[in-house]
Amino acid sequence: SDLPASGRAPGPAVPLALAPIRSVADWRDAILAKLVYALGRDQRTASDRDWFEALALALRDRVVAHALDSDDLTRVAGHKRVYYLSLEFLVGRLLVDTLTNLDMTGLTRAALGELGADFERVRAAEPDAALGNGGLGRLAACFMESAASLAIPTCGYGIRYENGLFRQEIRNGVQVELPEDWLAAGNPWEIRRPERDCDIGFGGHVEQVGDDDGATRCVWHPAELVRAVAHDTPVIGWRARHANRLRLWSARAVAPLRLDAFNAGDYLGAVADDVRARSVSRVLYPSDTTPAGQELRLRQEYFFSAASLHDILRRHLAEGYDLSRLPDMAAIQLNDTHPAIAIAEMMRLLVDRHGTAWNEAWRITCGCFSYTNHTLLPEALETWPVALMERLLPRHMQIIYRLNADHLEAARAKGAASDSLQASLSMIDETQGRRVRMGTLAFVGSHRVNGVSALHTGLMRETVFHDLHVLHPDRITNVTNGITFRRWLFEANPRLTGLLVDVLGDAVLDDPSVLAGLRGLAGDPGLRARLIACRRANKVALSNLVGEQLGIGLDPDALFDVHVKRLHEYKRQLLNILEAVSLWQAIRARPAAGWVPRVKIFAGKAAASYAQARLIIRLINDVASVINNDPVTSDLLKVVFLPNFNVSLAEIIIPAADLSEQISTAGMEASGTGNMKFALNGALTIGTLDGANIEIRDHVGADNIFIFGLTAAEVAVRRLDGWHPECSIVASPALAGAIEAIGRGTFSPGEDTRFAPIVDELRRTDRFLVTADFDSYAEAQRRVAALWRDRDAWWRAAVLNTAGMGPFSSDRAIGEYAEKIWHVTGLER
Ligand code: GPK
Repeated sequence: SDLPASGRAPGPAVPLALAPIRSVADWRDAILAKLVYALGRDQRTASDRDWFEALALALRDRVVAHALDSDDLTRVAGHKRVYYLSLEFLVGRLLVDTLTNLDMTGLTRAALGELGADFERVRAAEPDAALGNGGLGRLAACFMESAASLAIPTCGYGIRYENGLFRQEIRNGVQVELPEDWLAAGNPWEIRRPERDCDIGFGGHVEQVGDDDGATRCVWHPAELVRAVAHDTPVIGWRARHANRLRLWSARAVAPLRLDAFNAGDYLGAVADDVRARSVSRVLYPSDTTPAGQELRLRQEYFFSAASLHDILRRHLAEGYDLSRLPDMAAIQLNDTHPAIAIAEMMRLLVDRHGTAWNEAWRITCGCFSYTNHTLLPEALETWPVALMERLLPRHMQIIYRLNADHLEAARAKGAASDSLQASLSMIDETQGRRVRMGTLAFVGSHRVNGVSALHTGLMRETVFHDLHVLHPDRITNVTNGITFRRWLFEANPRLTGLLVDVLGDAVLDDPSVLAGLRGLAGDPGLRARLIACRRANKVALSNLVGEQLGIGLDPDALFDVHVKRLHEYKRQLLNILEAVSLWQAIRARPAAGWVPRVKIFAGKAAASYAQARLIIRLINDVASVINNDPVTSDLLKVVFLPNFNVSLAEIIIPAADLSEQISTAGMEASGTGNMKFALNGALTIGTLDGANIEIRDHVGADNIFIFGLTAAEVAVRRLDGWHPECSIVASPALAGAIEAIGRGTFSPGEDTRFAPIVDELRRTDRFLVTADFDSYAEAQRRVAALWRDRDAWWRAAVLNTAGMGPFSSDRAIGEYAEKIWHVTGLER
């Protein structure tokens, strides 16, 4: 789309093919040229950051060449494109990803060596791009990498937040949030695209041109414009087969400086418009599954949706196609409801701007859009007050009313006529003030709606989307999540990867189903010895990090029991720490009973406004300081909370894990993706029958995973029956002892009420059924310890975990989206 509209540009196929790098010397000189000529630095005094930047710029040249070429091919072939709209992309670092996919890691180590720079230090100088909160954002990043690897022409659209997810420090056990200034030193991967900038309106009024039912042309006169400024980051696929781009929008005022005000001495007033406009892309909302409910958040959603749609339509028209063909050329995926307003925006653009008839506009819209749901938690289902929408997006509100009228009429025609059904199906929720249900808008405006695991998709059909599902029984489909093996195996665990290549051949790098070949080797002592060595080395590396950061010495031969993910009550870090307390008490009571030495490792951030989650972090840290200083248990039990969990830290922790904690209340974790990363790297899972855990069990074998606890169906029954946690506590002396210790201040000397909100919640309501599952969990942990003692059996199970994880590649997931939802194939060369 960067060349003339019709056909391939004249002359050679874009001036792309940079001279191939034939030697370490070539590559060394290319990096050095960037250091000197692009950055103006001296080789003798260059810092690690300088070298990182020079290297990234040299790599970017090569990736950009691929991206232009891929784009050109796509356009000439008239190939359909995918647009992935997501308010979050939790990318992490890009350096090693890029080197891996270009197969330039070895070359780069050598080239940097000749330049006197250290590869590991240069690698660590890159800040994480943390433009996401957790699983949803990381999924988007894995999907971008897989789409490029499968040569599916895809553009990711999101916001270029100036401040991504906060940096977490733990001070005296308490989470402190600090801004993460990832752009402070510039971002060498991105390229400004001023010719793609566009202006986005807010507020104002609507001029009625036709009838007043909203279905004919109107003119919206916004009161305010914000400029969307385009930045592209190229994303290269495996073996450099194809490259896509991630286009992130930042916001600024259309007229950033009022010179008259400035000259009159009003320096703040002169830039006030710009400050206000820029706030739209200032921060990532630090909420994981609870909506922030702020006007700014709605502004962010509309801002990036509108800029992206503008860009999609511009490209389509520039390539010479008629708008009626948009569904053949563009598949637009909504990553959760955050970009759902794009559905109303598409209708507005088609009807008001391009004069398309209403019904035809609706056919085009539904043909393009599809929507992924990531949670059924009621507090996380987005709704916006009608009054706010009317003020901020008056034309969109009219369009939504009209779409809703059509939708409810169609439902009535299909027999869904009762008041209660109509109320439940409506895009407007009338039960708590009038609010727009973004999930309903997304469902109605999409040709496919998908869940992210088999269980979650079933629950969508049965619960939150039941009535809509009855109306459109073919719309909901399942695509179980996946992870990119390039990052989560090849890059995070080069030792294991080397071993797999030795044993299974190079094919394992291209085809994850080859992993199944390990099954026949599960009992092989040679393989086992090498696996053990590799895990031990990863555990030593993690132990060193823990030693440096926390001053805690770990025994790499202990069982590393790992629970890392966002802090949320439904993820039940509390269940884990309660069991740790009870284990500590049991060890103290009988220190010589032959305990398996264990290290309990936690990491994760809590939303700043989520008091109970913050308190759980404090409890974990307070429990850690007591247990880690107890001489009686010190060789047998350690508790570690690693601060500032992010993608880069996950890459170190996961390959060092023996046991993976996936213990959410059944029915509440839509899928989970951390569960996949651990099992792929050979950790055994202790988990509930929730989300993708169920499918992991099916693929690794029920004997090789520790399942415990209530099922989703049993949880639903418990909740209906109004059970009382006191019964579970009374029935379990171990649980009662742990809660009692916390309640009497064992871990908060001098302040025995510190954890009262936790103790009260457990004793009175226990909404996440921690007490109900405690004994079953503790029993599963004893099975873990028993298997750990049987070294052969443990490692057999570990091999069978890695062997079974092929289906959880995001290449498989993207392949399913492409086939079932997007109707697109990879680009042939
Ligand atoms: C779901 F609704 C949300 C959200 O706001 N943020 C988020 O990370 C997660 N998610 C689910 O909680 C996970 O179970 C799931 O694997 C992940 O999205 C990706 O689908």
